[in-house]
Amino acid sequence: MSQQDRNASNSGGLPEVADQSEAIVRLREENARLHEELAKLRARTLPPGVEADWESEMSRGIVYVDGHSPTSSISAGRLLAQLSGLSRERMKAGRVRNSSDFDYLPKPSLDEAQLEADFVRWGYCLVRDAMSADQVRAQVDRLKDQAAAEREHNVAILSGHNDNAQLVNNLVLKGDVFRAAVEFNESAAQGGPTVDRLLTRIMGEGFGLGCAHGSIVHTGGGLQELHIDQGSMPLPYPPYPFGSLIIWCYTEFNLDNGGTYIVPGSHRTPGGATLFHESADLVKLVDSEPGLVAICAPPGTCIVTDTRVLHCGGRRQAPGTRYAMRCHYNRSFMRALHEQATANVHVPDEVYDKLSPRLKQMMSITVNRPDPVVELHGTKRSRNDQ
Ligand SMILES: O=C(O)CCC(=O)C(=O)O
Ligand SMILES: [Fe+2]
Repeated sequence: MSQQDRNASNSGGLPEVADQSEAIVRLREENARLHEELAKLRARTLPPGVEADWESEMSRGIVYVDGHSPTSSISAGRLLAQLSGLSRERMKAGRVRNSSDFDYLPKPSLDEAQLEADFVRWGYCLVRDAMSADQVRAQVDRLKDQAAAEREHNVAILSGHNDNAQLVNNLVLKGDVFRAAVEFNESAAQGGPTVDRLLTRIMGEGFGLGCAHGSIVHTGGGLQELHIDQGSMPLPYPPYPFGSLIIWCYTEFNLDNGGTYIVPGSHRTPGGATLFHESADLVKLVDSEPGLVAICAPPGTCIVTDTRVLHCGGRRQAPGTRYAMRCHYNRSFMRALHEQATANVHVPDEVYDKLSPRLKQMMSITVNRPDPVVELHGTKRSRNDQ
């Protein structure tokens, strides 16, 4: 039975993980299958400089999807299957270290040049004191209240063994404090403008909101499969991320507390190329220096991540609860990457009226027509209809 939190901010479900020995067997089989597939795929790839001929391409037909020809895409999910069960295995074996064990890994900072350098080198950075203690308290109070009410109304999204995690999705519908934080308003997040500037450097002006949800993780909960947050994007990837997941830490993050596990530097080479490609050995990537670490950050920190970096929710071992808000932002031309982001399509009028122009733009709902033009039937004919 899986003990993993399937409510990730990437799109699509995460595969279930069985017990350790089963997982190892499955990993080996998966690896063998992938190698075989890749060998076949390489055989279809023409050597550099050799051009395909029209006749064979035309007779093959349209094969742009999923690894059928040199011109087709490859699903990132097939690569991620290599990592099935690995987060659990490494966690059980005590092979996940605290990020604070490594001098060179990102530390909470207010220096924007340092934050950008950390983001480029490691695929994430930590904005220090992005929320004050009072701001964090206001967020957590509203989140706890909403979470309790959703349980009472039987609409709660619970996961893990004994419901040891709860996801409170679509926070833009659920309180002024969340709406203000999602659009980086200083009233809710004193370091909001810094986060906004970083995200604009990552995705350009006009980036959109994929999802904003509250994450509540009790002891024993929180573990996810290793993944990237642009996993639904077919390969090959361009040399930049499609989006950014940010995590507002409402409580202390570290290994015991269920801080996010991450493989720092797994997002790119110095030249900008993705490490996530058809022949990538992702297990090797996880095992390279510094390997899989749990992000350490005090409450009030905002973790800003590159959607190409390998990471996952970590299991909380300590007593108590980890609270956080996770917001996924995308480049402006992309739709929400999350099937739970129904906030962007189901917005009650009373909430719509409270949304700022920026939030409406982020959610791609600048127009919300209560009476759209639907199928009509005319009674009078004009000359144009003859
Ligand atoms: O909650 C976390 O620590 C990470 C969550 C995550 O990676 C996700 O939801 O995509
Ligand atoms: Fe994620």
